[in-house]
This record gives sequence, C-alpha cells and structure tokens, in this order.
Amino acid sequence: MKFVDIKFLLSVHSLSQLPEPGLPEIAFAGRSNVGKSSLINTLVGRKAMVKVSGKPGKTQGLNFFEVEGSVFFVDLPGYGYAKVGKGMKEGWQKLITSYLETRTTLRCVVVIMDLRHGAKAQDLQLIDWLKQNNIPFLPVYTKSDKLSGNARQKNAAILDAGHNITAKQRIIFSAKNGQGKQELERDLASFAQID
Ligand SMILES: Nc1nc2c(ncn2[C@@H]2O[C@H](COP(=O)(O)OP(=O)(O)O)[C@@H](O)[C@H]2O)c(=O)[nH]1
Ligand SMILES: [Mg+2]
Repeated sequence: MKFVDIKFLLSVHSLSQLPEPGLPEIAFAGRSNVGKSSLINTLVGRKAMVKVSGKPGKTQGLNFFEVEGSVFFVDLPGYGYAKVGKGMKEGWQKLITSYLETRTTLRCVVVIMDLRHGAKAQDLQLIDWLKQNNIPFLPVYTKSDKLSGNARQKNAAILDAGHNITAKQRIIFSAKNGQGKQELERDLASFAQID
C-alpha cells in the first residue's frame, strides 16, 4: 500500500497530550541523524514533510501524522550519542518508553540504523527492550546507496549478528534511490493490517 496522503496532526510532549487511541500506529525510532525523517519523507513521496512539521530541535516531542486516513505515523525524537549504557528509562526520554509500553494501538516500531556502521549499543538496547516487552518491530538499515553491492550484504550480515536479528526480518533501504521502499510499504501495511 502507498502512504501518500499525509497530514501533520500534533506534537506530543507529555502523556496527557496523547491523542485518544484510534487508528493503528507505526512509530519510527533511531539515533539522531540516522535518516529517520528522510525515510518517512521517501515513504510519503515528499521532500520535507516531516522536517517542516516536526521542527527538529532540542526539546523534541512525538510527532503524529495521519496517513491515508487509516494509520498514524509517529516520528519519535532521535536518541543521542552520550547516554550509551544507561537503562532505557534514563537513556531515552521517559515519555517515549511510557508511550511504547502502554500504547494499545501501537502495531510496530521501525528501528532505523545506518547500514555503514557497526552494531551500536543503543540500537541493540532498544531492540532487546522491544523484544522483552513483546512490541513488534521492523529493523531498517538505511543509506544503502553509500555502499557498493558487496559491502551492503557484508555489513547487513554484521549488523544482523550484532542485533540478534535475521536477514528475513529486516529491510535494506535508501532514501536517495528508493531501495527497499516497496518492501517497507508492504511490511508496514501488514503490521498495521490495512492492506
Ligand atoms: N546518501 C543518503 N543520505 C541520507 C539517506 N537518508 C538520510 N540521508 C542524509 O542524512 C542526513 C540526516 O538525515 P535526516 O533524515 O535528517 O536524519 P534524522 O535526524 O534521523 O531525521 C541528511 O543529510 C540526509 O540527507 C540515504 O538513504 N542516503
Ligand atoms: Mg529527523
């Protein structure tokens, strides 16, 4: 399914501001600068939808978008570089973990990682935590256009091993050339059960 019709709903900065659970939700997570906004923009075929509405900055909220009138995309604040090794509650914003733990309509967390880099402690920590909490997730290795074909497969295998995931589970993606876009559309529709 295509995710073209998108409108910004609101930015949430506390649990009390969360909209009533309604449509199925897909949340997008990743380290700052990993390419999260670019991935969402590629998905919806816009140049800067998410950046424009999301107002990236220091005090970031959870940005809700309504897509195709049938699913909410939730752009989570990127996690930083400094707090590796801390528990999820301290290491990332409490608001986000509370949201992920309690949101009844959450169908999937897309965990976006850079295909060029090795496994990162914070990504592994998030993935382990999602598994423990039985929250479905979809790993995506992005910026694939920055590597050659051979290096792509090799790095993807290294990341799979580092994050304890299988090649079948994850998607190799590029916001630049659209690699993996159809696969992503298919998987998200399936998680949200809207295909
Ligand atoms: N070559 C390439 N660059 C990318 C890709 N995705 C993101 N970028 C670049 O990476 C930088 C950070 O991207 P952005 O989407 O703002 O990251 P965010 O902080 O995770 O939302 C920007 O300069 C993007 O142009 C990709 O798939 N390929
Ligand atoms: Mg962003």
